[in-house]
Amino acid sequence: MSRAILFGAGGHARVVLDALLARDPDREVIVLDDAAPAGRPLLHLSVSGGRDWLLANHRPGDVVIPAIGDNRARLALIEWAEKGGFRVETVIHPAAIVGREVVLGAGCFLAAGAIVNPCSTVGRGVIVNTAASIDHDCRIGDGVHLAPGVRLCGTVTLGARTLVGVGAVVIPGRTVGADVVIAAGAAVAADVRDGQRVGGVPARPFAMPDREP
Ligand code: JB2
Repeated sequence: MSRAILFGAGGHARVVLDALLARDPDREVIVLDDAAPAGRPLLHLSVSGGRDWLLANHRPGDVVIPAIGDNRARLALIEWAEKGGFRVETVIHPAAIVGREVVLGAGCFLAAGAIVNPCSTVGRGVIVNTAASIDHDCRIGDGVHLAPGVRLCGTVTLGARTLVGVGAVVIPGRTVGADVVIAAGAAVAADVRDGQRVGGVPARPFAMPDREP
């Protein structure tokens, strides 16, 4: 089994590491983070260094696992790793369900209870967080984050880097643009344009502080 180089040392990284070890408890894992100090603990492991550590210490077959919650930072890390010739791995918790004819991009994370139903296409670096679901024939752009408990009905399209807040739902066939923020608990019943922030039931555009819901 290849050595896993996990990038990130925050809350999301703890969840990704836990899922990785739930699938393979004996997997060798190195934790790296460019901002956190070496030695910072991550569950039973600790940070060894940052990107420089990998460049100096990589071994044939090493795979990179992005475990940073920020959508842009996660995508940037994937791009850096692939440019450097590293394979970027997708982590699927053993309690997640992936249907037939699903396509998952590199560096995705499917948490416990996540469901991706048949014929959906999921881009690179997408987080399908705890108990979030993507129904059939959806198209999910690169770097999207579906927070816990999100429900996407069938044939929904989400643009790149869009953040769907905890418990939000999108009804069938709707198209949501790139860099959208959907607030927690929203019910999206109409299409949403690129960069909009929407919330409520039914969801409507609104201004909110520049932070994740
Ligand atoms: O460019 C970067 C970056 N590079 C490394 N931007 C950001 N925001 N973080 C970066 N990191 C590393 O990711 C930081 O040094 C730190 O170790 C980690 C971020 O940790 P934090 O606990 O702040 O967030 P997170 O990304 O692990 O988790 C967020 O996203 C999850 C999906 C939280 O909002 C969680 O609650 C959420 N479940």
